[in-house]
Amino acid sequence: MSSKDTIFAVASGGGRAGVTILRISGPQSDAALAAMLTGGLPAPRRTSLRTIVNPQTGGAMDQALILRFKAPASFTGEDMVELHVHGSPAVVEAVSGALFSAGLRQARAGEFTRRAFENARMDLTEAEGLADLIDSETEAQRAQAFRQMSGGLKSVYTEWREAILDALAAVEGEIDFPDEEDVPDKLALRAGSGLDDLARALEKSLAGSRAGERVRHGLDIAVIGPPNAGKSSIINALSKKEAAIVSDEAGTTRDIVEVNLVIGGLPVRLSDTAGLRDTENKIEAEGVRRARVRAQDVDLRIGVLDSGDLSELAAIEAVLRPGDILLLNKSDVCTANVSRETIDVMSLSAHSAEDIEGLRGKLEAIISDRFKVQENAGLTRARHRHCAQACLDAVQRARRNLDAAPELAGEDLRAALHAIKELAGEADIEAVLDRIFSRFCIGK
Ligand SMILES: Nc1nc2c(ncn2[C@@H]2O[C@H](COP(=O)(O)OP(=O)(O)OP(=O)(O)O)[C@@H](O)[C@H]2O)c(=O)[nH]1
Ligand SMILES: [Mg+2]
Repeated sequence: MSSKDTIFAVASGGGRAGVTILRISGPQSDAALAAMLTGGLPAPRRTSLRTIVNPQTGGAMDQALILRFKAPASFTGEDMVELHVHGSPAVVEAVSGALFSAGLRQARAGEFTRRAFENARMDLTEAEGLADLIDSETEAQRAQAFRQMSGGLKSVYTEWREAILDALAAVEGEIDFPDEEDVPDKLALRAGSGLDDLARALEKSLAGSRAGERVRHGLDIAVIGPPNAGKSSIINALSKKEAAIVSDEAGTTRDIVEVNLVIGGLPVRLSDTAGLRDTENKIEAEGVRRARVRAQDVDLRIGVLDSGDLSELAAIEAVLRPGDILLLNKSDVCTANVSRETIDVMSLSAHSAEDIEGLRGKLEAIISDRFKVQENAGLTRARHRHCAQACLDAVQRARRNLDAAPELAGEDLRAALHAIKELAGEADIEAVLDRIFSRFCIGK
């Protein structure tokens, strides 16, 4: 793929619409535009309404609002043109034909953003934030993605990098001028406290990274319990639809039934599972196995018991983890008294709308407490977490070596810098870049 190619793509949503935007980027942008206009090129960064013509026949194709950008002051950093044409497939077809005949080619997924990244219009974390913003479905996702796209994480790692460079300067000073009086101990000492601060900052960011990742991906919650406890009834009531079959026959749910909800601004995937019990039935046994696996994988478990039958309490508690929820269902028939320190126990009836809203409120509280958008910009992907962890490991090694063997500390600090470079997308990580940009849509 040559960056010298001039590329184009539809940048707005597909199908029939009032307006469709075609984007062009690369050195031939102006030439391709000129071939479709009868007068001269419009001035850069000014909108102009013009008739665009077929370069071969001279026949009018459409009337378009045209925006021209000159390199480097454009999204990609290259010459760019935006054509706001009428949103019909036939118009797009005709204009695309004219662009193909001018020697342009269709952009690949994420190619505009990749050019913006390669021309230093944004770093990799900002490009990732942009991809997340385009994919965002809830308010929390939008807020987190917008912050990252606007350089939130970049300013965080820029501070980390400054701290590493300060320490490195101090350490190198000690190595290069060992005889200068007064240099060694003081410098090593100064680098030491800077590295302690940096390690604390990295640890704090790493601690918040799971929440950042959860906001991006959404949250997985599984409802588990013995047969007939009312798991499916609770899921149906929460999602306000008949997602799972409810019956008084034990062992009704066998497959995992998933419903998607938005709770506390986050997308939540709620899984209904087969009632946990020993069974001779092969299909039901497979359902029970899947239920147990799902319970291990999710972010939060909701255990459900029939208040009138606590015989499976210990078995369900064995699956629950601290911070999970235990529901004592069918409180309209009978109530039970269970209280636990690490598990949130709630008595309710799946048949009471009020109780279900109470449960929704509890879930909202848990989600905004544990998985909300962090106050400060932070790590939102496993990729970020791995880079920050590598950086922290190197910083801690450097800290240990500072007194014993400062020449090794320098090596460690360079490793820490490399981890930051990877986070920023400055290191040679072609395969990672291919993977990230290919997940964008065409036209971005
Ligand atoms: N009285 C009363 N009955 C309930 C309540 N919740 C559920 N039930 C009834 O209990 C029975 C079992 O409900 P389900 O939701 O199918 O239970 P389940 O836990 O999904 O059962 P399996 O899928 O077999 O594991 C049904 O007859 C429900 O109508 C409740 O709060 N009060
Ligand atoms: Mg069920």
